[in-house]
Amino acid sequence: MNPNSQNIEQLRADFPILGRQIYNRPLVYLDNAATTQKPKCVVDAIADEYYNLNANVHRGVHYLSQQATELHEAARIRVKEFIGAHSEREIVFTRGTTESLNLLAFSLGEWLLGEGDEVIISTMEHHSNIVPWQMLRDRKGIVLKVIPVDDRGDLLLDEYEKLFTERTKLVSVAHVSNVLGTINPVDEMAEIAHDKGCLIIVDGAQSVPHMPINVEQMDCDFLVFSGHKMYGPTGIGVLYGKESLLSQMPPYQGGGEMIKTVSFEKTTYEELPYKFEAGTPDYVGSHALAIAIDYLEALGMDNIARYEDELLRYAMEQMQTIEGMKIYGESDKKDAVISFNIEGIHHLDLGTLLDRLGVAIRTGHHCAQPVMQRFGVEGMARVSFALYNTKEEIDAFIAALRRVQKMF
Ligand code: 7TS
Repeated sequence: MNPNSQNIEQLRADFPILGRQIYNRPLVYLDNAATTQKPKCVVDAIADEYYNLNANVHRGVHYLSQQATELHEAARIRVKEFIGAHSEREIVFTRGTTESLNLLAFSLGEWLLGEGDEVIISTMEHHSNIVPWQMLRDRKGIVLKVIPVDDRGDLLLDEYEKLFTERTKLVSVAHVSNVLGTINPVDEMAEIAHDKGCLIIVDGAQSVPHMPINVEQMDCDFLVFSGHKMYGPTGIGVLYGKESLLSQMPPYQGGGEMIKTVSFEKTTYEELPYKFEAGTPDYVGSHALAIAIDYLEALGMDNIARYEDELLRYAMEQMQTIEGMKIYGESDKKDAVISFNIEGIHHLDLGTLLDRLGVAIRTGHHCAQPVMQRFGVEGMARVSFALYNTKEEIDAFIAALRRVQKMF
């Protein structure tokens, strides 16, 4: 089904929470970059597995364990197909983007990076793509370099190229900024990184739910993303990595699942991807994530991207009619995320008052304080759209903004 204004009500019916009232008003949920709501098929898949199929995976000869293992491994193949990876050995399940990035910082820190080696990130990174590298800097003495952002919210690619030296080993950048909405040219950035003999990590937390993604085409070395931002459950995420790299990298955590043999003298590790999956995995989450992917693909990622782009354009147009409106991030290549401030109203007050009118938005630093500093503010308000939002909801948001503005 191609989401559009004709069939959107039918599609919204898949998401029971959207029918809720908040303070006696219909919920207008515009905080999708933080997390998306879940379609019934995803929640049902979770309930069904716990009610009918629950057993620990990879260790039982019994029926339920084998069935649960089959679902878990089928989910890995589903993820592989969804992002165009070469092999399911390249798909590591994690708790989410943050854990995937911490895994990479740890493992690449052991394998690739030594004192004085340089890692390039950008001004618009989420804290999850800053702090793990700073922790590595403290442990190992690596050097962090930062790609600057211009006033429209685009990365300065000339400056990016200039950051490379013979000590640069790795680039780690967001595909889409959770603050500015900018869609970074990661294909081009990957090509530059590879030309310089470096690896590249792409943080796809904000892109994978909203546009078609193909890791071979992008030619990233690693891609990380979270299930809960793509209509799947919380607590499951993905680390994609090229097999040739993952196979050389040391494990992140030790425990069950990730070992082949253990004695007190020596332990050997499992093959990919299990080497990176210590402990009982979230096998219910992985299956539910696969159901979310089925849901997305039935709609079509191209269709979703097109529909959300319509919402973005409509919202940008409408928001610009509000007096004192300052929008951060006006790239030509922008995803459905709009951060803003209104003159004379603190973003926290704005968020609180909009909530009273049933409109859920994000306020604060959006876990990206350096980009706040870049734009000279302490915080911003943010609306972010998903495939179930409507122009009517944007109208309701704009009307609520006008009401709040009148109070000040
Ligand atoms: N990277 C980006 C670009 C993000 O937007 C987020 C979460 C993360 C990493 C971390 O993802 P997690 O699933 O591990 O938490 N961004 C947001 C946000 O914008 N509002 O709440 C969370």
